[in-house]
Amino acid sequence: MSHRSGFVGIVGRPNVGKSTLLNAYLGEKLAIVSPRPQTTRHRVLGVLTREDAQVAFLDSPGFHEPEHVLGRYMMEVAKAVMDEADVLVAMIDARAGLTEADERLFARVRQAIRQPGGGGAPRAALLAINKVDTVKKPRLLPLLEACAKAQTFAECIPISALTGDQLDVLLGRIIAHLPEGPRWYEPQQRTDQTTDQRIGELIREQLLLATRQEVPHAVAVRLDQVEAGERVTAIHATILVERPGQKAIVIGRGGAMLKRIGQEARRQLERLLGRKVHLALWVKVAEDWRRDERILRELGYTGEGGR
Ligand SMILES: Nc1nc2c(ncn2[C@@H]2O[C@H](COP(=O)(O)OP(=O)(O)O)[C@@H](O)[C@H]2O)c(=O)[nH]1
Ligand SMILES: [Mg+2]
Repeated sequence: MSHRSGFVGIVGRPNVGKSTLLNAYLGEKLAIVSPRPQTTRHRVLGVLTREDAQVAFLDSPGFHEPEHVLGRYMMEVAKAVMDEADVLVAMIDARAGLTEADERLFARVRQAIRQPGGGGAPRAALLAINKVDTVKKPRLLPLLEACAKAQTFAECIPISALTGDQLDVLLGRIIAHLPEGPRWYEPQQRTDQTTDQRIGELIREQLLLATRQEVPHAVAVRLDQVEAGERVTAIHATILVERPGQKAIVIGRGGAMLKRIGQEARRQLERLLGRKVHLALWVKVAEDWRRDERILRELGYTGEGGR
């Protein structure tokens, strides 16, 4: 039996469900998910190992117009994923329909797969029309037509990353387009994120879920200390915000908001680590950190292709 392997880049505008798809295939929360745009800031690797194939998914930040250094970094990451992948899965949101940003994405994908010389360029792009659980069938027709008309995608597949609908079909098509090759990763290696990075992300996820408007974009989490004791792991982290007003929101009346965020984050961390966690959170204002190269470096938002 032949064995196929390679990198599969998941790309698309913010909030279409890219990270949800990665998590669905890997069966655990490797990338955090929220209804807020630009939840994903890094490249996230998720390796799926089967008998006949090893699929190295690369989740990426959504394509958007960057407004600060952090946004530029996120776009660099998304572009690198697009260029490095063997197969691209471009994703759109069936409920939102085809937007101008999606059209721009199609053009980018077209460019990426037509790079002269072959080399590292993707061999094929598939279009995943996500969130079909939210629309009636007829709504899909114009999207399938647009997909065919773009003459960019080897396949157009309606899916639901949330319910799992058609994910097996998409995976089968992804693997069919991968080159023949060996297992590049040990089967037990599922991601390249460190545990510390995942801890920081799970805390940030609770911040995103608990806050609104500009606050989710203005938060970052810095891990200060992780100390594995005999029975409990003690985690100390600082939440960075950009303005004093945001600090007040995150702390909440009498500290209620921060307490709620901490409780839920602790539950998530206990699941990740498989043991009891003591979590201590502080909130600190770091003026305009999203434009501050030094702080961005400190937070790990730096380097080509992410991390
Ligand atoms: N109804 C529905 N919601 C989805 C689906 N996939 C993702 N979502 C939701 O869409 C939002 C954004 O998902 P996320 O994976 O963070 O999107 P990303 O920014 O593209 O990575 C979250 O609230 C998800 O729960 C889907 O297939 N159906
Ligand atoms: Mg994401």
